[in-house]
Amino acid sequence: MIEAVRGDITDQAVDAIVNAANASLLGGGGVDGAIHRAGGPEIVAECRQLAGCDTGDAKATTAGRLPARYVIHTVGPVWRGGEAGEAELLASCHRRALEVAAELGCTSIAFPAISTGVYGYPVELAAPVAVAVAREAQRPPVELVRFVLFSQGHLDAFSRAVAEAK
Ligand code: AR6
Repeated sequence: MIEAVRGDITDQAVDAIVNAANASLLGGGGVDGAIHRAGGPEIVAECRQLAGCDTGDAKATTAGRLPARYVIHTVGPVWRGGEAGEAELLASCHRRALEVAAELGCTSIAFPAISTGVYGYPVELAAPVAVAVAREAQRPPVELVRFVLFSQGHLDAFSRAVAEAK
């Protein structure tokens, strides 16, 4: 099942939440800052052991004080106009996060709108990429993929992508 809801990813009681991190995995603003603030210092302590993360890849830590069991950190592409492999890298983030979730035995996973904040990826272009991978790459034991959007505009874009993918 794939759904899009408006909310805060740090509130999600799912097995894994995905973080839109940067290559250092040592924290930042936006959703990354919110996850580390709410989850506490354990998460960054584990991140230090991971030696960073390439764009399009994903790595997991536990989730500290968050209701989720794991945080899967991925690094989305910076939008450079659309001709620099952004769509493939964004797809890779979602694919790798779903793979890591399946390896950890997760049945539910929540994604934010990766790359659509500071990294500047237009949400109306990002949403169909994210939803297509969620449909194609979702595999057992993952049963629920939830996109958690912070703004109404982002929710509208993801809701349209979910409806069109059906
Ligand atoms: N819950 C759900 N979505 C959120 C939350 C939240 N608590 N907070 C923000 N968003 P961004 P990026 C939305 O900038 O574009 C960081 O500094 C936000 O409105 O967090 O991938 C990292 O360290 C937007 O729609 O991630 C990197 O340096 C979406 O999450 C860089 O930002 C993603 O916005 C990554 O940039």
